[in-house]
Amino acid sequence: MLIKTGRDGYIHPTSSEITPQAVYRQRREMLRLLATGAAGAALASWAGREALAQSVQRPGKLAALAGQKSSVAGAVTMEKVTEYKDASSYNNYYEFGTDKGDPAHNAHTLKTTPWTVEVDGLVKKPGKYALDDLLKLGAQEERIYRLRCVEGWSMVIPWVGYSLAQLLEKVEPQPGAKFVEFHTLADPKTMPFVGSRVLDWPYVEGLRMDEALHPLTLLAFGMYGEVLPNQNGAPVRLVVPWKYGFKSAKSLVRVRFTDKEPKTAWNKAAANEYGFYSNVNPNVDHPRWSQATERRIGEDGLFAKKRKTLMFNGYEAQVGQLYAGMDLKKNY
Ligand SMILES: Nc1nc2c(c(=O)[nH]1)N[C@H]1C(S)=C(S)[C@@H](COP(=O)(O)O)O[C@H]1N2
Ligand SMILES: [Mo]
Repeated sequence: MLIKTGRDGYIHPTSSEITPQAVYRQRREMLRLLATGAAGAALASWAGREALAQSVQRPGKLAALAGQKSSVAGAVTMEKVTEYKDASSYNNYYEFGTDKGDPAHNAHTLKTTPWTVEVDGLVKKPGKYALDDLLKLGAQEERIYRLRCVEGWSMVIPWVGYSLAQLLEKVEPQPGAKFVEFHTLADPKTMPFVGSRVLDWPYVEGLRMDEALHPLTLLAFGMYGEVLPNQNGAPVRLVVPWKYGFKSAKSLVRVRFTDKEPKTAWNKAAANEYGFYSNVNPNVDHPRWSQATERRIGEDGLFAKKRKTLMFNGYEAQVGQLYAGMDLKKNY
């Protein structure tokens, strides 16, 4: 019997950290999985995803997005960057389906031109921005951020964009504005799952004003030096690296300033599971699973070691003070 686990097709303890004892444990685990029949399913789903990853095309016809390496503290990690094919084929974008491969399969129908983002609510200079004007509003930078999904996996992605603060300062929030609400596109004609009952559409997210103004909060137009592929939230999205991935709303169409904590899509769907803050926190479990560890996509052979999840996803030095004195168990 041929057992395939790794990308190169054989059982391989890739990491030099693996001790002979760990290898032994892996073999034993493999035997256990084989005995229960679980190995076949795990390997089949692994192989399916790998095939999809290999078939994903870069949106090569689209322009490259230049970006200098960011000088914002914390905006660049030295960790190994996730491969483009993984970052663009393993996605959550529920408007295009709930399986990780659905967005890469289905998001080609998303129409990203023309595109406008509306700015409204408690703001002195409301208005509609054409994408080109929005692009030019700030200096494009490359930021290499960890993205930690609430489901327990993570990636390291080089985004291109500028701090959301640059847009917010330009439009001048009114003194009464305490939160920023983000609406994303909900077009049933091009998004097959808008209308499904998993979430209340449009997908809405929100940040407190100081979170939205934090220099790490990125308005992203690209990744890997190129325009965002549709499945990653083209043409413009949010990336909030110290919060669970679902706060990073894709395909933004509206930025609204408000005095009330926004009602977000995931919070409305399951308030006890997805709080407004949703800061990455290894000490606060999701009601159905632990958040203490994570699986790094690309390191996830059947036996890859999990990584320890870091407080605020590793950005504690930069953002910890935003939450000084707050009970983070209550404000999950
Ligand atoms: N509009 C919209 N934005 C979204 C989602 C979504 O379903 N719809 N999923 C979120 C979740 S759960 C995650 S983990 C990230 C994934 O971003 P990526 O596919 O670029 O890695 O997008 C977030 N933004
Ligand atoms: Mo997520």
